[in-house]
Amino acid sequence: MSEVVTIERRDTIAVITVNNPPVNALSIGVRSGLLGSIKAAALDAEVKAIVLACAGRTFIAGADITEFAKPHQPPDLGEVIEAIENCPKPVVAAIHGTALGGGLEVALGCHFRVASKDAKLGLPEVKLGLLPGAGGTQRLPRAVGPELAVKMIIGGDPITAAEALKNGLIEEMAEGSIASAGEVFARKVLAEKRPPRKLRDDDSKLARAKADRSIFTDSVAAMTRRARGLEAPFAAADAVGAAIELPFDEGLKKEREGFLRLVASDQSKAQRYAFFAEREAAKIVANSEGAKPRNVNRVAIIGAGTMGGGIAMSFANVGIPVTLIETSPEQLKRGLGVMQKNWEATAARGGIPADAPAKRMALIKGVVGLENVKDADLVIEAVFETMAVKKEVFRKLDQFAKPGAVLASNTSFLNIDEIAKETERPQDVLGMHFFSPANVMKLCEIVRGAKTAPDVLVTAVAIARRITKVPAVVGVCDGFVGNRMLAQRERQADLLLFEGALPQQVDAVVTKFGMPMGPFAMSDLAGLDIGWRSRKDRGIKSEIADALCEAGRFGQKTGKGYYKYEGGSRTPLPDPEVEKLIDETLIRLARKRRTIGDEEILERMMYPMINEGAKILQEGIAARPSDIDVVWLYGYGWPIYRGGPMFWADQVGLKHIADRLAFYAKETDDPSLEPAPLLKRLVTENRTLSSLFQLRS
Ligand code: 3H9
Repeated sequence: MSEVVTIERRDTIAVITVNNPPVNALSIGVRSGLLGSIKAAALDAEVKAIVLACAGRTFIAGADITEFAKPHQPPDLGEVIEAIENCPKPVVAAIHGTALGGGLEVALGCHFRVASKDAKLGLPEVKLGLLPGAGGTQRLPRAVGPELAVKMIIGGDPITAAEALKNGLIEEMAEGSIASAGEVFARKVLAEKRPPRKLRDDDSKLARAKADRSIFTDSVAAMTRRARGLEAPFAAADAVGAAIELPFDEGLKKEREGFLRLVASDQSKAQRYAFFAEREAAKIVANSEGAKPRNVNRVAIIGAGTMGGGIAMSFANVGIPVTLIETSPEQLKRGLGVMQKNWEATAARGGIPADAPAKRMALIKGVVGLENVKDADLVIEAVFETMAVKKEVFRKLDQFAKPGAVLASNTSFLNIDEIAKETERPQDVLGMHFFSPANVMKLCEIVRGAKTAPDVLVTAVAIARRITKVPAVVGVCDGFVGNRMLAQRERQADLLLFEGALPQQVDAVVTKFGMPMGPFAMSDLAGLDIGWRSRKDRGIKSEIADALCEAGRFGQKTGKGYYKYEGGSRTPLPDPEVEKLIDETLIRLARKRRTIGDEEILERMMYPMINEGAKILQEGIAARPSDIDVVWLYGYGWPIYRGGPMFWADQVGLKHIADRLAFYAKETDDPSLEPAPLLKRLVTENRTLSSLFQLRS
């Protein structure tokens, strides 16, 4: 029928196969091929039933996301699905891999569905700032009931074939070739004379929610609790609500309106950008083409503290054995205990199976002594963050690690090249900067040293993906990408207090923007004493922060910092004592408080970071603006619907940002705020940051 869709007749069964690598996305060729094939099979008198299957690694994984930004070309996916559903002959979807988005919608248009045991089925459109736009919000509630449909559509996570079977989304689970299983099922349908089941005509699973609307509203309330700032989950909820309240065709119309509005929205553009940015970041540029990752079968992690433990958990979570090394049995015991407790808590919440904690603990071999790294293919050092300690560890690693082992340091700002120099094998050394809590946070900054070998770099990227982290390759500099930019924000936050802002005002602006936490709540969480001690060592003062520490306010751990925390709660409460302390400090320093507007706060929180991002690009510390965005999206909770700081900067306009930076540089007498040369050049050339690297989107 077309290059990407073929049709083959096996006596009375027509098998339609989609073959559009890598993920069988529903590009124009697939849509028209499917429509043509269904029409042809319907007309062919010899054909009694139809199987729809896919070649390659997966069933259809959704609409082709790259087409959303282009003018629409018919046929519409809705039209294709309607043709399938209205086909007078039974159509069986044979699903393997992932049936996602438009892919699951195609399957829902089929009259029956069979899936291989390891298949996953889902409607992840909300993760792209969209809602299912080809009938998914109308047919899924009819297939599985509104509660599960709300969970799948608003949460966006797929379910397993076993769950799909239990909830009536598929008729059968199969092993072996899925197309053959589909064929066997189709013959059974013919033999049993089962009439084609059209989900559009089956309201039986909606009856309960039609009678009692709270079934639907409660599910929506539970699923949208964490959807602050996002448009798509709420629009998706409206569309599912329409499935309950309106006749099918009217519900479909409502869904369509929502989809068209969202696909044109800034939020969806940002989220689609983030999808491709994440995938691009895993492609390393410069000197690594063709390099093959080294085999990693066993990992050694040095240090069972908060970071080391979290990193070890990430490996065990995907079944990779870990040797966890400590300096004493007591520390080891404490570290292992924390890991076990974490897993047990997750199991108790139903996040992992009840037997998972024991299975995962069995993958961790806790030992004392660095010589135990000898069997590891990858060693990750996660000891105390000082250069002397790290150097000492790497000197020893050089003696004990096997030849060819990748040696990684989990440092958040130290110079990898200096650490690598301690070994006879700097080509095997690099940084893997995980974020706390390391078993939860997705980002891993992969720090490429001057001598890091290309295959070592690709090994680190591949292993990061294997443990479901999002890798971003960065160069060596103080703080790498994330912490280097964050330092600019922290600096401005401190300065704002000296000019008259209060911590709660600054934090409110930052959280309203969509960040999970403001700079002062974050400092309280990290603990103010660490910075205080380091300032004292270096003979530096920060009058307000120092005054807080002198008053014993070290942050959350002492129940008081920039905020007060009552009864062991983690909720920051504004504290009049802090305001008094700030006032007194300003009077002592003869500084006048002024009223600072929220707009200025936002600009001073964000623009200096963007400026630093431009410097990072200029220096080649990050290869692409989108890599910087990935760091912020997955390491610092930048709101996904704003795409990342570099994406957002383009939306705001680089000229405006450069002008405001120049203004603040003058106004606050701070030359470091002068726009970076790259920013100035882009403004002069009337270009955007994204023009530096053409990302698919
Ligand atoms: C939708 O369906 C809307 C409808 O409701 C309504 C329409 C009217 N399009 O992730 P990977 C590329 S919205 C285009 O590395 P994995 C990806 O960029 C869609 N390209 O592999 C990458 O390219 P490259 C709903 C796509 O094995 C390559 O495929 N569906 C698409 O780790 C491999 O991807 C989704 O949101 C796409 N839809 O994971 C599913 N998907 O190699 C999105 C992938 O050049 N996709 N690519 O960098 C996924 O979640 C994962 O890709 C998947 C495979 C789980 C399928």
